[in-house]
Amino acid sequence: PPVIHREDYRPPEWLVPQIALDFRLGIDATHVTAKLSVTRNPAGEGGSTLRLNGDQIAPLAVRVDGEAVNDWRLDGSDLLVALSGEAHEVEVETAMNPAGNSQLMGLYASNGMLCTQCEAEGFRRITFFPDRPDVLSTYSVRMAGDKAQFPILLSNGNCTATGENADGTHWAQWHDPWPKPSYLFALVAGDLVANHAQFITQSGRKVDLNIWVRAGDEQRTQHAMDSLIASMKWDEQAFGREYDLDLFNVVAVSDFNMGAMENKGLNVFNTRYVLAEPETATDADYDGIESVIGHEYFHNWSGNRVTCRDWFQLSLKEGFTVLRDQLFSADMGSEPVKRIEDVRTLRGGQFPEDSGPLAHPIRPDSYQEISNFYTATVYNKGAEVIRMMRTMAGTERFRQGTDLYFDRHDGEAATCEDFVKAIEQGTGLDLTQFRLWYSQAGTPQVSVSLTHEGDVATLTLAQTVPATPDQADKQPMPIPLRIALYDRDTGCHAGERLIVLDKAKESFAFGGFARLPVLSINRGFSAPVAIEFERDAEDLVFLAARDDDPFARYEAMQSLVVQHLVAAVGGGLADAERAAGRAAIGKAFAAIIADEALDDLMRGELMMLPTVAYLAEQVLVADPYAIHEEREALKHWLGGELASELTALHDRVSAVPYGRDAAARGARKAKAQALILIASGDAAEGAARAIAQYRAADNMTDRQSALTVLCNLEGPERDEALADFHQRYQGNALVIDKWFQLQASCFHPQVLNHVKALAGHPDFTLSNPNRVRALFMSLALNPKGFHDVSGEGYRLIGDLIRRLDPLNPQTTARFVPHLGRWRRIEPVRAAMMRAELEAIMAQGELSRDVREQVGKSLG
Ligand code: HT7
Ligand code: ZN
Repeated sequence: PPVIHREDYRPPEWLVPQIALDFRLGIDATHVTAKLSVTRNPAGEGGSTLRLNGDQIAPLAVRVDGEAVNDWRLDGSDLLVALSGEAHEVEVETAMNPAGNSQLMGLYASNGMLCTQCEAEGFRRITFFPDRPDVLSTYSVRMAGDKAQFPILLSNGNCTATGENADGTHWAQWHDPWPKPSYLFALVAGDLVANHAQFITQSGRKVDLNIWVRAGDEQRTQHAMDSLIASMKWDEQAFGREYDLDLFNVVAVSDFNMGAMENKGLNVFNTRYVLAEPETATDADYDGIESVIGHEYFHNWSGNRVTCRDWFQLSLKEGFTVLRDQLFSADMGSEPVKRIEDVRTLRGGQFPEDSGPLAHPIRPDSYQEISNFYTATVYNKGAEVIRMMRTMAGTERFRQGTDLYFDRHDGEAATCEDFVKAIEQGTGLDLTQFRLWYSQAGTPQVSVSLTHEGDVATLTLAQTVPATPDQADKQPMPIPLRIALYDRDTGCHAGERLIVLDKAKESFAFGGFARLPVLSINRGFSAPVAIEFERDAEDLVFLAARDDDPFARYEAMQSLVVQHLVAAVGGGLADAERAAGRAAIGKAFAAIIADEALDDLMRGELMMLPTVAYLAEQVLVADPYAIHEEREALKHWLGGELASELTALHDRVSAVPYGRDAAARGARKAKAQALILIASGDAAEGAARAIAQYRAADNMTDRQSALTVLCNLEGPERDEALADFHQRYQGNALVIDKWFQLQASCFHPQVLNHVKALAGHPDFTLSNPNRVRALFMSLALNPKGFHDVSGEGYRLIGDLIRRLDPLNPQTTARFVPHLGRWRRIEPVRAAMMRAELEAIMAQGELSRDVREQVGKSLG
């Protein structure tokens, strides 16, 4: 497949200031007439051919200025129309079968309704168009369809007229006054009901809000509505951004490749990020809804009003919008806990990407299939990069930068460079060297040493940015590090400082220390780097117990466990060393359980052990199975050692009644963590408590955390709870997803056989991405199942890739990176993972999505 390079960007030859779309809707056959007003772009190169992108559609008729013409031709899937003048009206008719669209890109059918997904290149599956984000048009849409089948007809902007026909069809006319790129177009037609509300903007504009769902689901939409209203208010206060239409529609669909889509005025959501009630949604589900609702709403400015010039600039909208949604969620709940969760996400998904064959900068240089670049790097590292600018500038100056960016580029298709320039000018920072964060891939490694002489402590930092595919040599980047130096005697520090490491190696001297201080570094995770600092368990226990930066406290706890487990894996520690390591961890855990100044939400966070994926990241070549076993052994030891503390904690938090407030949520989190360790220490006690918690649960968080523990165990309680869960929630797809997910992610000895059986369960289907992910992504993320030495886990994922690719390439391609990590895995398993990739490659007909990922993973 052709490789598209960032450097090859050229402005469009033709602009399309206006488009009128006419849809005759049908589930199996939809007919589209598109009327494009095209004008020659003065910034173009002056060609006389209009190139309209298409994908799996054929032109039924082509007219120029009202006349049927023949001087058009197809170039691959694109339609080329010869045009002689400066401005023309080009009309093209197409037809498609939405029910046959299993890729879920373009116009497709889901649960009897019709909906669209156009980002990144789905619009070309609906009609021929210059389907690139720097062509902005004003859209008028007319749609007609059977009234009984599609009583609700929605598109972007405002509804300007509706009517009925004698034949049982009806129609609606929509107009969106804001020029937009084609990827933001949306249409929905179906039998839907809405939760309605109103929001008054800061300037007094009345906005009608609707969350559209299938009948019966409306009572599960209130949290989404509350989150939407909170997002609208927050964006006014935090970024000065006001909503700009009289209507904001959100539609929930059950078949969706990603989380949601920010189409102008008509967001389309995966049901997963809309529907919640305590009986069926966990606290994490509630948080996910708040953050995704916020994310899509914030795109109205960071993405829609200011869009991307080309897809290499994707992080311009995604990185910035992730940062905005992170700040929003932090303001809505616990800031430190949100920060810890965001860092866990980054380390779990982005760090492995950055150290593997698919590593790329947040602004990539080339791609074969753009859908493969909706990555943790573009999104989450992109957010971290912008967060660093904010940290260096301070909140107020950063706001001046973003104000300037929005003002300067409103209505434009901008670049990452435009963003950095605006931040530079708005804040007064010099970001010349900082721009390297946009062009260099790889997670910087910062090695740290702290020495002491006289009354001076000297901190020496050295950075290296590892080589990544296509980028062998890297330059040092500015790394802002928030630090504090604790006096060992007083247990206090004299204030936090921000230092910026911008050289390969640099020393910083600090006076006034009679003894070597204890260093707290990268507080708040001020830079997305890996810190290499071998230090005494004693210092980590000190910080885990008292660091006044909550993230640093969490980090100390994690480092304590990481250092121990990495050393212990594969019998790397003598008995006495292992006992000493465990004792230090036990002491830190006991302090956390006992600390009355800690809230339970934070306690729950601090009690979470680092994941196997993160532990595996710490070594060049890992045996994930051995890491898993060692981690389980530590849990078993902790569960036994702290049995009375854990059962007391479990009893205390179990007495807190259900509520959505922070205290009750914290209680549920601490309860889940306590139960995991209790069951690790004593399976019988764990089973008894878990089944009691399961039976008594009046909410999904408690029910799910109990079932998670039961799934790992053998015995009648497991079977009872799994059968009850399935029967209790039959018909609720999102909860049945949990049933699949819990079984595929557990550490039961028979997990692979369970997954195989579940793949044949009547509730399993390859055509629903949520269901596929619930079963198979859970397996790919399960160190025990996926890395089973038989290689069966790899084969199951390989088989899935081969079977799913013809149906839904985008969802399929997301599984490839899990096999693609073979170079970082011990040789026996690595060979099996590689063989699986080779078998996929050997299959003749692969999608562009999968071919790119497999090719790079083998390359
Ligand atoms: N901007 C949206 C991206 C998206 C997407 C991309 C490719 C294929 C399907 C998709 N659905 C949504 C989502 C977001 O980041 O806000
Ligand atoms: Zn986004």
